[in-house]
Amino acid sequence: MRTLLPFLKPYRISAAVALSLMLVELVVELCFPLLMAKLIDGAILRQDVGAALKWGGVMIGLALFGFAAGLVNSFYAADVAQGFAHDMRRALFGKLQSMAFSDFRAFSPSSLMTRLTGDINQIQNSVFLGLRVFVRAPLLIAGSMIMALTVDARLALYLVVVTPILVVVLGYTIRKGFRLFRLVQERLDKLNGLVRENLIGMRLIRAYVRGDHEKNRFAETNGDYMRRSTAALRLSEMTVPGLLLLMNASVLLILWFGSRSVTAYETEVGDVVAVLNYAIRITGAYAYLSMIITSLTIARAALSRSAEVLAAGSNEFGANGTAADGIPPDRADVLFEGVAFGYPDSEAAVLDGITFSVNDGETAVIMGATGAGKTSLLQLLPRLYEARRGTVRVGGTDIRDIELSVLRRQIGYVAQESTLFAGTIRDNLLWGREDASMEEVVEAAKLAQIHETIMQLPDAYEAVLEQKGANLSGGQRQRLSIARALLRKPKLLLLDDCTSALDARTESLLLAGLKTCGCTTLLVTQKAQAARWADTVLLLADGKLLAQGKHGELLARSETYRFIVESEREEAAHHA
Ligand code: TTP
Ligand code: MG
Repeated sequence: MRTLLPFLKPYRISAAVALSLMLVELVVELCFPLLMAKLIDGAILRQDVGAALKWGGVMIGLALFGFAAGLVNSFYAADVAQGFAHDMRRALFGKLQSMAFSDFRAFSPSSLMTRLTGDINQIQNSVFLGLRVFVRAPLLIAGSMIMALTVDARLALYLVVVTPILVVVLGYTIRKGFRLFRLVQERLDKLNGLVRENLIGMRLIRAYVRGDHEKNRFAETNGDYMRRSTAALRLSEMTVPGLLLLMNASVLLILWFGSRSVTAYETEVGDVVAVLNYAIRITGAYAYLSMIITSLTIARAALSRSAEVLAAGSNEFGANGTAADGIPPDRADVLFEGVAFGYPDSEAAVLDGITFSVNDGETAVIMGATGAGKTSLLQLLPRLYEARRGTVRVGGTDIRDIELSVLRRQIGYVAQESTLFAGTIRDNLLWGREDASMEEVVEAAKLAQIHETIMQLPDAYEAVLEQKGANLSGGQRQRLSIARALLRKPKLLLLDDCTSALDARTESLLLAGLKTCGCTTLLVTQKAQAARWADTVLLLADGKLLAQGKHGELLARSETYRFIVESEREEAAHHA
């Protein structure tokens, strides 16, 4: 509820209108059996046509009034529910953008997908139902009970007796259902995750002829989802027949004792009919209630999942991200001092005792076997993750003291797997810096050695990319990502193995180009060939800095480095 209320607040007037109209509907409904009693006792039994017309007219008028109120109510209820869901989706999406990256990684993408779409829809439906009928059902039950008691207390007693039993049953269903439906939603996350994985990996699945295997995997998850849903639904649907049985029993009791007291001239026929009518309405309300409760329980489980996302801290790294005046240092030398790092979800140290420096405008090449921690090291600079120990300085300032957005605006980061967005090539490049001119775009593309390739495309810079740049080659995607980073005119350029798909000639052209851009560059690469361009080479092994120095120095000093360089040379000779 605490999650829900702030989102409903902007719609409180519409919600209030909807609820008051619902009350109007309720009053109309509660008056009906009374009017019916009047019609029977005062008009029909006395064969008074005038009175019959009068009461009949009142009933028709009231019915139309109630109908109009219901119509306007659903109009407002839909308004509230849609607006509320829209705002909630926006808030969740906003949270995705603002929560710490490590928190973001703690949710699975498919779970977030479900939370932002399916879950919100469930909540939206329940808000609508809530304003339409959910509040009305209990009121209708209570109101009918009171009205029936005033009409004939003795007969209505049979209705009152069963109430505690029904309340207990419904309460149990709600509690148990909540747990069951959370499990259902988790299974749905899993199902979505599997579909997502298959959609992304379809190329590989086809090439490996793993379609049947994937189908089996899907069938298992799908079956699991079905079983969980069935169990959850069965629980809530089982209560309906039970409720109806109890209510029908009390209806029969009313009929039985009612007819006896009518024959004994103790009660009027109209009163018996009225009490019966209330009983039937209560029965209907209970049946409805237990059905809505199913939807409400699902929504409650969905809401608790949304709340989890919303509860994630909004400031990346909390308060210490804004300590500084936010002035960007005008030099971008990088200094690591005794840095240790590990991922939040594990104890293991990924980096340990890392100390090195890169002067302003110089290039450091980071080498090391796969899994050595190269990507992890680069990710510390834009503070995607926090170092566990030690300090990272840029321009002499501890990066924890630089405002996060200021720090990141100075960084051009090219991730190991290039990410492009649906849109034109120009859009994708401008994504790096929106206010760049077309000349700057072309300049960056030239520097990244992709300009000529772009010019060969039918629409050149206006060529449309598919999602994730699927209609480009791996190397083209890499170079576009580099151009996008260069367009930012960053002080600090971080390139994570993004020349891996480039041929040697293009790579050396690119590296020569990068030299001219004047930014401090950290380049992760597997090729010793690239290390010749570097002012410093950092050799990582198992999260530790094995050696550092110039290419020539390392050749003389480090056996591992010599081995890497020599094996690469042999390979080259072999191919030549
Ligand atoms: P990386 O830093 O990704 O290693 P790398 O970049 O040197 O390797 P490659 O050349 O293949 O790109 O990983 C170091 C360790 O950290 C490795 O054991 C995997 C682990 N790791 C995580 O646990 N979570 C993560 O998000 C990443 C990126 C790595
Ligand atoms: Mg890596």
